[in-house]
Amino acid sequence: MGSADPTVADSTLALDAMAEKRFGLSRRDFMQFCATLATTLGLPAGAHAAVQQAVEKAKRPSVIWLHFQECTGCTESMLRAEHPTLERLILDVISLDYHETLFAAAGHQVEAARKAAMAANKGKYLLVIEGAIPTRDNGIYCKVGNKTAIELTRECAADAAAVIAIGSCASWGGMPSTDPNPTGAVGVNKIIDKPVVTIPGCPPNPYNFLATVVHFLTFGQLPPIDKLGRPLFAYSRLVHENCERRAHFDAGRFAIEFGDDGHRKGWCLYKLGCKGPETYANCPTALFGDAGAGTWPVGCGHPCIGCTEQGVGFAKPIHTLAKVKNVEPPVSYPGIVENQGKGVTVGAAAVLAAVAGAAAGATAVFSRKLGKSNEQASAEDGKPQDRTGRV
Ligand code: FSX
Ligand code: SF4
Ligand code: F3S
Repeated sequence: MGSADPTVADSTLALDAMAEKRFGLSRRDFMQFCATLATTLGLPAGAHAAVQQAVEKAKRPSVIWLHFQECTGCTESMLRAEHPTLERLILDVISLDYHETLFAAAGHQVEAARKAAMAANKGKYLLVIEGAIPTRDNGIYCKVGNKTAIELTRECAADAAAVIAIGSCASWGGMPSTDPNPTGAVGVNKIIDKPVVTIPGCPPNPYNFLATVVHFLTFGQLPPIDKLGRPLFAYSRLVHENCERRAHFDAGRFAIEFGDDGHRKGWCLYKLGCKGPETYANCPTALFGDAGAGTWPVGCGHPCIGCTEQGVGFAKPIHTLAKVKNVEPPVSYPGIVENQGKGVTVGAAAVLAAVAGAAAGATAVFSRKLGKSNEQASAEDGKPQDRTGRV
């Protein structure tokens, strides 16, 4: 439908062309993407317009990205072929001026590029750190360009506008800090005095990183964080609070062994060692898993291993029972005559999420996705299913 005002029509056409050319997205998909980011950030209705404007028009912030003790899974997770649009968006929203594993150049050339980018963007660049920092023996276990990770972190953080630790390794030590931690691996916040925004996960959800950067672009500051530096929009709720199997937990229906009847019916994975009850992350609402559309670890039938949570991921044995935090009775229990394996209903999901105090956006996303899955399943075989596809 055209606009009566030729100026508006012209600007809409210009924006269509921009979204198409710059992001390889239709205007509609681009707006949908901005709305999704605004919802991920828990912003009020209508805020997507500000997000859209910032993504389109704000100057791309210079990013210096350092790699220390890690597997490069954080970078892989953002750039893998399963979501090429995301890769394009990330690389278009930021100006990646130094990244060791993506640079074609090597040696002195890249060190010179890092220094040049830091000088040109003094006080304005974002420093992103991937990987833990070894502290034992003066940090000699990780050196780049003959500087230790400790020296590089301090040098690059000095003039950064903000520091983001991406992944559990950079956030709190992650896998390299696993007992007995031979290199004394720690997170970035143990090395510098500046505030550090942490985006834990092994690997972390790339949308949480992108949403954090887009918040910086939109509002000129990083999103609100908790005492561990985690953005509240992504890490203020336990996995358990929004889990699709939660009704089974509340009703005492557990899978006991992989492949048993309960496991096949989509029952709760607590007794298989699921760490959802003590792990803060938005995986169930963001459906982060990269194993196909709408999947996440618990949705695929594997217990959460607590990869985002210090003291849980890589620290507690996988099959050890989790400590159930924030124990509160649910407002409603599934009926005792309910057929087993049906999962939560759309209504129960919304109630559960609301009872757990989930953000309105998360509640809407959660119940909407359940609704979609149910609709799709009903259309496919004429019977209602739960989200795991089990009847
Ligand atoms: Fe790997 Fe990143 Fe895990 Fe660590 O992600 S996916 S080991 S969090 O630093 O590369
Ligand atoms: Fe979901 Fe795990 Fe909690 Fe069970 S224990 S409801 S599988 S998060
Ligand atoms: Fe990690 Fe658990 Fe999410 S294992 S990816 S925090 S479901």
